[in-house]
Amino acid sequence: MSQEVKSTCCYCGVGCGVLIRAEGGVITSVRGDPEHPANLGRLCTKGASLHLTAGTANRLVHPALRPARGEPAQGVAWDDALEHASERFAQIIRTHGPDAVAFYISGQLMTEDYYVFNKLAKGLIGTNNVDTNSRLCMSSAVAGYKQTLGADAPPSCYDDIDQAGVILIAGANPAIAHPIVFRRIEDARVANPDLKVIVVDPRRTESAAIADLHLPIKPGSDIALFNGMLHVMIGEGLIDETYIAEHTEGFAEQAAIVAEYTPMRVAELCGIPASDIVRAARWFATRGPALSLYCQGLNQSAHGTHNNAALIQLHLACGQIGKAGAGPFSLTGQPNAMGGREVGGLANLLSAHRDLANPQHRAEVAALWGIPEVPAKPGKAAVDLFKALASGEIKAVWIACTNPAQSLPHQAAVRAGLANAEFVVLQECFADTDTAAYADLLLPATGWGEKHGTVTNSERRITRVQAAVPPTGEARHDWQIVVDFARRLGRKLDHAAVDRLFPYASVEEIFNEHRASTAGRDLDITGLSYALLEQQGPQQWPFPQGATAGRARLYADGRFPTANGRARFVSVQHQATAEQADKTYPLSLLSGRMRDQWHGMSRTGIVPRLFNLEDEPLLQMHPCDMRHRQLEDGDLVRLFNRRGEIVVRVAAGSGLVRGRTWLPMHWGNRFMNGAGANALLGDAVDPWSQQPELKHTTVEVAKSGLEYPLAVIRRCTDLDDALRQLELARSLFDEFPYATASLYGRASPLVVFRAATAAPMPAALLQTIDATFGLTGDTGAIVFSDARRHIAKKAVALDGQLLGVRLAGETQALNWLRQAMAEGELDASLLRFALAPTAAPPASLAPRQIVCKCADVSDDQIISAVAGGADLAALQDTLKCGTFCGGCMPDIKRLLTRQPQQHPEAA
Ligand SMILES: Nc1nc2c(c(=O)[nH]1)N[C@H]1C(S)=C(S)[C@@H](COP(=O)(O)OP(=O)(O)OC[C@H]3O[C@@H](n4cnc5c(=O)[nH]c(N)nc54)[C@H](O)[C@@H]3O)O[C@H]1N2
Ligand SMILES: Nc1nc2c(c(=O)[nH]1)N[C@H]1C(S)=C(S)[C@@H](COP(=O)(O)OP(=O)(O)OC[C@H]3O[C@@H](n4cnc5c(=O)[nH]c(N)nc54)[C@H](O)[C@@H]3O)O[C@H]1N2
Ligand code: SF4
Ligand SMILES: [Mo]
Repeated sequence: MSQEVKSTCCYCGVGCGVLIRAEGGVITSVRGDPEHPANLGRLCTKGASLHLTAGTANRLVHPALRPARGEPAQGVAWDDALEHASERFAQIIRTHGPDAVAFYISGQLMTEDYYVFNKLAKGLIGTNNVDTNSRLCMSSAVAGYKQTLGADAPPSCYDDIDQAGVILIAGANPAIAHPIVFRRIEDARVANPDLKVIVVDPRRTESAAIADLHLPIKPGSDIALFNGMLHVMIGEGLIDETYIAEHTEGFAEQAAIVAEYTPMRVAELCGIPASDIVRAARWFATRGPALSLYCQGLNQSAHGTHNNAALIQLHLACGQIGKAGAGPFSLTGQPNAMGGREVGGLANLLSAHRDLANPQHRAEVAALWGIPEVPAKPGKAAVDLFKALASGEIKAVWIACTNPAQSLPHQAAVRAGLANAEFVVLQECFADTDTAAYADLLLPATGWGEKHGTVTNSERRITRVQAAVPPTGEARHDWQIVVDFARRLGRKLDHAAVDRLFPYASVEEIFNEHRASTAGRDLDITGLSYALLEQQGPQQWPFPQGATAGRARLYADGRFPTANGRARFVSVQHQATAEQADKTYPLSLLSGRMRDQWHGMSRTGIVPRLFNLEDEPLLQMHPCDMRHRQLEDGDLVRLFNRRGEIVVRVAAGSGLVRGRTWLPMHWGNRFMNGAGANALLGDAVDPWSQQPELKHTTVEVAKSGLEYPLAVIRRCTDLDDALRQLELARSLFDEFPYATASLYGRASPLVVFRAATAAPMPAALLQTIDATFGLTGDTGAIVFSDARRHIAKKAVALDGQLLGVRLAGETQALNWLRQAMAEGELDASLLRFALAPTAAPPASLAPRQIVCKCADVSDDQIISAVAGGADLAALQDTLKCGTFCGGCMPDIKRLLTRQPQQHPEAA
């Protein structure tokens, strides 16, 4: 029996609804939920391939305890695991006090999971040391909203995109990071040719490609830009004086500051033409409704809170808030970062948008929970939390649903903290993240498709998530693990109220308690229930008791949740980045996302085709900066600064200004022999939000001297085989100063291993490599070697198909070979081509043109489907081409009409 279950995509904060189909307890397919308001049936490449991540590959299937660091973890029963954990925590708390333990959790948990973690720390143990990866993500957005508007609430909704007259995208690349929102922007442009799109980003991104105006400002100079725009607006009489007078305070002070931000001065600070600043200001103020969309380019900064405030102030100055099509709309990164904020899951927050610093709020939460008090001392925010592990101030940490050994900046320090901790618990779905190596106890959590609860997306919309299949192995729901642990710990600590604090028999009971805590708060959801969410679909908050619908937009009446009801201008000034380019480190390093990968790739990294765009971390650099260092496209380089060094391949970036470089954040030790971008990034934090400056550091780049390249492509029978080969490839990392491993593939999955050395690779090493990938045999093998040039290549066939290729000394054929093998093209008769020293394939093997980059569909596939009678609808249904961004539709239509002439034999 197969049935569809309603859930959400577990990736970004757009919060798309999905329908999961499962058969016999196994997820077989996923499609966009046509009824979900966030996506109306659409999904991006990551969402559409979710079912491919739902297998059991690499899953953590039972609890495991490490006898000693460095030794393999061994399976234990749940009872023993939780007894052990509660005993260790109890002992540390008894000896060193509650602040000697900490929880580091995630915006990818369900609201209910988050709620019980928060209650465990603040309500049972009595420590505020519960922080999350939202500290790396949304905490400047939270602080920015609270400083200016009085509450952590995005006032806008997705419908505003359709109604805006001007959209300002600042420090966000939604084409890549929020693709379904971007589709909506593209649709809005088609519907309204007058719509103006302004993109503020130091790089010319995929999102900037559709902009009417791109402002490639210097990294970190957003405040200067926004102050400059306000200067122009004031000077040209474009502000809304009535709105300012009736609904805001602090304008005069900010106006005095921006008097100095003339377009000429701002042009200097931002490195863009003064006329563009004037144009942006005029468009924003006069072509409204004005909507701004922003994300990590503003948040991940040592002055991230003020970046947010400076932008929000433009909306206040022009009255562009609280009405259709207008407002400062912070895009949420993770799928449920909002839910985490709602339950107060940060070291300085309390349930239902309450503040830890506020005694009244603390008393309210204590009363709700029926305990004498919640602790007043603020907990440690992420960066400090890991520093406290290194210093020994915090001795035990419980990590859930995040991978700090990759995602926190200054990895050397973070890993030192993890290594120094007395006890590290990791609650994960996958067994092999970089953090797992540091865990003393690993606890298996249910993952996407297995979980249940609620999540809140960027537009404050709560969706009920249902499980489609039972848990994998012995995995348990995150909330269940916490509740079980809490009860055991409470008993060990003789906590009188433990059973009353954690009475839950179902996830719904947790939701109902959270709901009650929101009564009378800005996010009041007392009118919601699981039943209502299931029957009437996802709802926006607030949704108080008696309401029949949630509120689409906030602040329509111009009243703000501040003490006097007025929004605030908070006097913001330009500030430089925490680190500035100098002679030693003259280049800026920016980091962020790629379309098809999610963070540390624990899930997207098991879907071969999600590597087809890029299967290696590429450092984008301006051609002049490359020439200056005698670098050519494709060279391996040392990328380094005072904190660390990694070796990566350099690519001439088309969208970069000189002096700026760009590296994806996705690679860590699992896919390369280095910690990735965060080996280099610094941990300077914003004073209000404690969010680190993950968007910028300074570096130098130099030739690596690794002149001897190696590449292995290995065809695999299926995904399990591929993951096994990938593990084997990883076992070779330590042999090389440069090494990466990835999947790749369409019909047949491949593993691609690359490495390089400074001296020719000895024959023994090549033998080890061949043995690792099962390429030792002589039958079906051909070899080519040129000892003088240190070239040694081998191709091995099995059952008439190319099984694998090892290229050493020269790897020019890698790219076309990889594609041909991925399509299952290379039969044994073509073996000799595999060893050809050519970057272009032989004519008979011209690789297929990929027509639809989103669904990864080639012209060949389309041509043969059309020959088989497929029309456009059938192509979209079976191959999924043209169903994502739609950019390939003209090509598909061309193939549909031209096909008979081109392939007369097929007609
Ligand atoms: N494919 C994919 N999508 C994702 C994710 C993923 O891992 N993969 N992760 C999700 C999460 S958790 C998040 S937080 C979001 C992040 O979503 P975004 O913030 O949109 O994505 P990023 O690539 O991190 O950074 C956005 C842009 O900020 C620019 N930038 C850097 N410095 C500055 C600056 O000083 N000023 C300005 N104005 N811009 C600057 C960068 O050049 C980059 O293009 O994406 C979400 N969506
Ligand atoms: N240099 C640089 N660093 C960055 C950023 C950047 O732009 N540049 N961006 C930052 C941002 S915005 C973010 S949000 C962070 C993200 O950083 P992380 O949170 O470290 O990223 P993920 O890889 O998503 O980690 C989530 C982990 O949870 C596991 N998991 C998935 N579902 C579940 C579940 O239901 N339960 C449990 N228990 N585990 C689960 C996954 O397998 C995965 O390993 O990275 C930050 N780091
Ligand atoms: S836009 Fe975000 S939520 Fe929607 S399918 Fe893509 S990754 Fe998932
Ligand atoms: Mo994020």
